[in-house]
Amino acid sequence: MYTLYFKPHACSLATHTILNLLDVPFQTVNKDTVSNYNDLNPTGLVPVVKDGERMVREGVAVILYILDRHKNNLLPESGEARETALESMLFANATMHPAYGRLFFISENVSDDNVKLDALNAAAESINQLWQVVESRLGEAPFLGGATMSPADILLTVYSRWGQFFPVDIVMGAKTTRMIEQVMAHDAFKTALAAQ
Ligand SMILES: N[C@@H](CCC(=O)N[C@@H](CS)C(=O)NCC(=O)O)C(=O)O
Repeated sequence: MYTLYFKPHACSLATHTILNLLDVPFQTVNKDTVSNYNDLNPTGLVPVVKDGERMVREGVAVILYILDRHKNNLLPESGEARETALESMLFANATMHPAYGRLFFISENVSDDNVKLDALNAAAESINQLWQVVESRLGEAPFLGGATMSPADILLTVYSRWGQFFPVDIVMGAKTTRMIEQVMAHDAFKTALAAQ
């Protein structure tokens, strides 16, 4: 059985959703309840998945570890479709996630209110440019994965919820908004969110 270490509303919500979709046995542990969490992950970050004695860290590696072990229609097994899906996952995890991370960093580390607001707005502007990239990549398909939901769609949906915590305007296109609404309406996402 897997153990998912999570933090409520954090990026680990995507891993939680994927575990629900696969219908595999797992338990969840809030990282803030683990006194020696940094022994599990020296970065102090979630998600971490424990599988027996094996610890897997880093969001994309965790998702690939799980998907590679269970039959699924989230990630193509090979070929160009898989390469594109991986590109989209890394766009989400390595480009969009850090862009949102700037909002948290500025909020926690800039004390002057005017400087903070300017910096938050500048960070929001770069996030909005990335949402435009998502909009054009969606094309005519409902998901970045095409006709069906992919890990990238789930990751982006989790990040999209973070804008509400800051006094900035996050702007998404109509197709992006529809993709996010569809992921949020999925039972696997709703169940994960409720459980956290
Ligand atoms: N590159 C890392 C980034 C993970 C990350 O930034 N996680 C945040 C939440 S989204 C975290 O655990 N923050 C620690 C905390 O807030 O206590 C990954 O993909 O696993």
